[in-house]
Amino acid sequence: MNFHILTLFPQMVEQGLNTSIIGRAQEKGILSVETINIREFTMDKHKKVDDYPYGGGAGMLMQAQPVYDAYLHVVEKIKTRQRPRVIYVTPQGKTFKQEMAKEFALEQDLIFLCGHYEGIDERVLEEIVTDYVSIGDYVLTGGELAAMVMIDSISRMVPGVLSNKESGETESFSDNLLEHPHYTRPEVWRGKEVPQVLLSGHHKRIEEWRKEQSLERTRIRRPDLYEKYLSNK
Ligand code: 4GT
Repeated sequence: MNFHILTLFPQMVEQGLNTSIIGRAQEKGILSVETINIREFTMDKHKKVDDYPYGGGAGMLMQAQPVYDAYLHVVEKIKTRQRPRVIYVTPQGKTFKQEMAKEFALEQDLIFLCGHYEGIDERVLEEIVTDYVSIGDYVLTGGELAAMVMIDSISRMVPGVLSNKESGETESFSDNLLEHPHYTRPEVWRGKEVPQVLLSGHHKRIEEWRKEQSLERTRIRRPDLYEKYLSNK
């Protein structure tokens, strides 16, 4: 999987994605993360990339030209396939879900477009964007953090990124339910004991207990997911 991120703040994205599991996967050659600084593509002699909105109003907009030329630069580099998916991260998009992470993980190349200020000139969006995706109903100062959230989530669905120990088999949302609680040593901490069943070595009972906990936790904390689970049974 090759991620291409169009942004005005490449350092922000690089810092965040060169560490831990995603950093290791890049070293292993399973993933690549490339940032493209939109500012490097401006034709403006003062390197300007933004301007006032037609019709008035607060704030500035990113102009179409540098965004489009940065996009063309990536497309030329990829070449292989006709049209790569271009994800514009925006609060106006469809909400990002685990299912989408799995679907995007099947692509060879993904281009993320990150906006700043009040957003981007609509005409270039119409021209290049294939998917409008949001990470939730709140506003950020830029799309970078949203793109990083999605890239992290997509990456762990790419085969080889997670080790067996980190495996995504049993995890929240694998069964559309929240995970059961977890415990590690010591057996007693501040007077609180680890549930006895987990020390029993009785694998069938442990599995039953975990499923029960998982269901109860989902019912209390995420009634919306619990209803969905029941209706799918
Ligand atoms: C929220 C999200 C996002 C923003 C989200 C364009 C200028 C959008 C600033 C950007 N806010 N991006 N992707 N909820 N802000 O996903």
